[in-house]
Amino acid sequence: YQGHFSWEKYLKETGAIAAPAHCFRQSTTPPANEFKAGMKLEAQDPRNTTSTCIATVVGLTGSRLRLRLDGSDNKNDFWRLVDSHEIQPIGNCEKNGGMLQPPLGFRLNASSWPMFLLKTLNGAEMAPARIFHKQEPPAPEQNFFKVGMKLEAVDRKNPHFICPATVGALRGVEVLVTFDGWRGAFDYYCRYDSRDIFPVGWCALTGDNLQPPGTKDRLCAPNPNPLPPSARDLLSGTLRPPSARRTPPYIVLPKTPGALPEASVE
Ligand code: MLY
Repeated sequence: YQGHFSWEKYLKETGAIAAPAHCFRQSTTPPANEFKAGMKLEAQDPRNTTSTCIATVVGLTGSRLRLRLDGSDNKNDFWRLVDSHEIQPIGNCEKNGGMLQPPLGFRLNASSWPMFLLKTLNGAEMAPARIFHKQEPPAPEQNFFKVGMKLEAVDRKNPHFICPATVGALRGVEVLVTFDGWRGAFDYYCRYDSRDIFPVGWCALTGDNLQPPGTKDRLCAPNPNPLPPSARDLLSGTLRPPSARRTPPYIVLPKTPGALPEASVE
């Protein structure tokens, strides 16, 4: 469900162009998601990437899985594309001579890991190897993005969200992802071949839930009843003098150096 947001209208309104598919490290047809909640698999611990852990699928959204490491808490869920190389069928680690590790922040004493592992896998529903995707799509041979191009991007502070975004700057192999209508608070640099950025229309294809742009910089119809700037805006340093505002609608202002990050609570 994409609310009332339409890329077609939005691209017209903003006069922007969508970054073409060849810019992205994503498959042209999004990978099928045949996983089910409760299935277990092997995943790299995002907080300790040299560790392979057991993870449980706790949610599904489009071509992505919401994962939770067994033995971890419910505060460190992470999302992976079904074609990510960071997820593998159970047995893969051992097959390659590795050992499954407890997650960072394992709830129990480290000495109880072997028994915990036995118990967590006993009778578990293991994701079958056939629903994994053989390999990740290849990276484009170079950074083809241009400043101003539109895309869909994971909000890394709230990674369940995929949102409309604009390329704000280029820095070698890196791309500045700026979130439309959020005044820079959620922006980040990533490599051009990041798996967190997608072409316009991706969520419509996968059934993932594309957020509408924020409203913080959307200079829409003039406000008939303007309110004074909030104390929060002044304190956070995100309020700009009117001279810094550009006139066309929906332009995302660049991040203010020194602006305090906005709270990422929902
Ligand atoms: N409730 C939070 C969520 C912000 C999400 C921003 N993303 C979509 C770019 C807030 O308003 O701070």
